[in-house]
Amino acid sequence: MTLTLYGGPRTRASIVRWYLEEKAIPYTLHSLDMQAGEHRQEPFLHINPFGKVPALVDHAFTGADGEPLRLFESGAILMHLAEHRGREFEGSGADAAVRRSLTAQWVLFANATLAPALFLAESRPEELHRILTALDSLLVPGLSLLAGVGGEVPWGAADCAVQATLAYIPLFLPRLDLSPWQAIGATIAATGSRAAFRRAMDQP
Ligand SMILES: N[C@@H](CCC(=O)N[C@@H](CS)C(=O)NCC(=O)O)C(=O)O
Repeated sequence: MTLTLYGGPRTRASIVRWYLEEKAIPYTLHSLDMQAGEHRQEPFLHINPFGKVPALVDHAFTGADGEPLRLFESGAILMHLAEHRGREFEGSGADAAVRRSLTAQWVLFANATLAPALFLAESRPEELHRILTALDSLLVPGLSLLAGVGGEVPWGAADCAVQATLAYIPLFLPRLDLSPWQAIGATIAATGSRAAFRRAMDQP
């Protein structure tokens, strides 16, 4: 049942690592020497031909080539872990299906909408403002983004993706005044105080 996470210091591998730490899922971390370009060489290119981290090998599953399943893209990895290790979508009812769909929505939002808005903030400040204002109105600090979908919904992949992306704000946009977005500010503070998040951010 071995899981091997490939990453490197200060990379998006920390997002996946946070999920694994938070859910106490056993894994092996393979930290690549990215300064030396290890991620752009074999044998890592066999795992992610695009030469980027994170990547995951899940020995519990067999890929189309008969080898243990290899996955790249943090969002795909989070969805895989949420389904098969975090067991977030158990049960046959509509609630489980809705939780799966909404989790995909939030993971894709974090990676395809929120992260680009943050990284392009200087060239498109009005876009960042619009996205943060809408997100602020939907976030309730301490509650999962999926709260209300079938009883008590614990912290999960949707929260991991969105909160980890928001946690980049103090690093990448230290001068951004968060006072108009109280829920976002509180969420960033709460994320930074989670022991599992701090373990995930530790340089290996
Ligand atoms: N959308 C991808 C982005 C992956 C990505 O760009 N990873 C960076 C580190 S955060 C990387 O590996 N960069 C090395 C390079 O491009 O050489 C994901 O979320 O997994």
